[in-house]
Amino acid sequence: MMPWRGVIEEFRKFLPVTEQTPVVTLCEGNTPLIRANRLAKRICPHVELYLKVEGANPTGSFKDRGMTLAVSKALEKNVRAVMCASTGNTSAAAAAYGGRAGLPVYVLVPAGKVALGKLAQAMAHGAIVIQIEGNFDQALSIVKDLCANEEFELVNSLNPFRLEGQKTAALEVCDQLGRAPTYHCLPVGNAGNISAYWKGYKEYRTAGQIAECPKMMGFQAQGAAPIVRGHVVEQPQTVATAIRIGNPASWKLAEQAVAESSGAIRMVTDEEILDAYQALAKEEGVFCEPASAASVAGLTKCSQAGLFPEGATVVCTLTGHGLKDPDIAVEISPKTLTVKATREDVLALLRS
Ligand code: AN7
Repeated sequence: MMPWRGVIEEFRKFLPVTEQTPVVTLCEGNTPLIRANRLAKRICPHVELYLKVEGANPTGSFKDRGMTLAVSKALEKNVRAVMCASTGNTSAAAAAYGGRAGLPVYVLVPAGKVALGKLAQAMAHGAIVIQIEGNFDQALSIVKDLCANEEFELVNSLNPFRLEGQKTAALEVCDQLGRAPTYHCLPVGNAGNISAYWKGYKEYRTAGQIAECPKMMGFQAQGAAPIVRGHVVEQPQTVATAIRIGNPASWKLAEQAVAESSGAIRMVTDEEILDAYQALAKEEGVFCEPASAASVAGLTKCSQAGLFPEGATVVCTLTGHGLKDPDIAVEISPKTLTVKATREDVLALLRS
């Protein structure tokens, strides 16, 4: 069997590339789709539950799928530099792929609101990291303005190549399942990913690879739920910093995706997000970041409300790795124990 070549080569005929496009890849994609029986038994016993583990991508999030394409196309266009605003993961992926392409990378992030692992990645890969004293929405607005001239290439999901690359996750899910799921649950921040998945499913149906598309279910954090509330949230707040977004760029596309698929966008509380986050790590061995767990928090809520019919297949995308945000894991887990370095002291502790 040929080794996996990354999403551009593996899904070339579904993507806007030509023989002339220089492919910048870290062999992203081909992430695990795993059954989650223990969790399903507790939260949605009548459902066949799968987790699409996107934290297994090279920089630890789904952003790699879009970034391989956006940076390859930027290189093809001969741009001088790439730029993005980010809650963290986009900046990590832009820094890695941009670095690999030999392009300067500029990222704007909300000061103090980016998880440590993501900041470390952007810095390590050599990006120029600019912290702005504001939120993601303000950063994106500045970046859009700066990219309006030719100097910088925008690699946020307003760049259509980002969503083209990200749609490959939906194609993979179908290849792995042998069909489309009945429901697909995702966290929603800037609303690009849910839109990308929907595009992917529709294209696979058109190509005759699947008979039907899933219903798309998106979940926002309660303190950052502009789509659910129907208006921009000026001061978004949530423990899930990745989706701390009050004015999503792909708002309209996401609404189209749920309307066309008969799905919905709903909200979950920070408490529900952290419960799902801990359950995934403890009961399934899958360590994702808090934002990712919004998909499972939403599944739990919808299952309790009786939304899913008996025997439905549900896929939850876990968008980023738990190691991205080590602070939150340490903060909410039981404390570690320290004792003297003797057998007796350890034994005494175990028996206490
Ligand atoms: C782990 O990195 O917006 O709804 O700037 O990092 O497509 O925005 C990240 C978003 C979900 C939401 N899960 O996806 C960024 C950024 C994780 C994320 C989302 C993000 P979209």
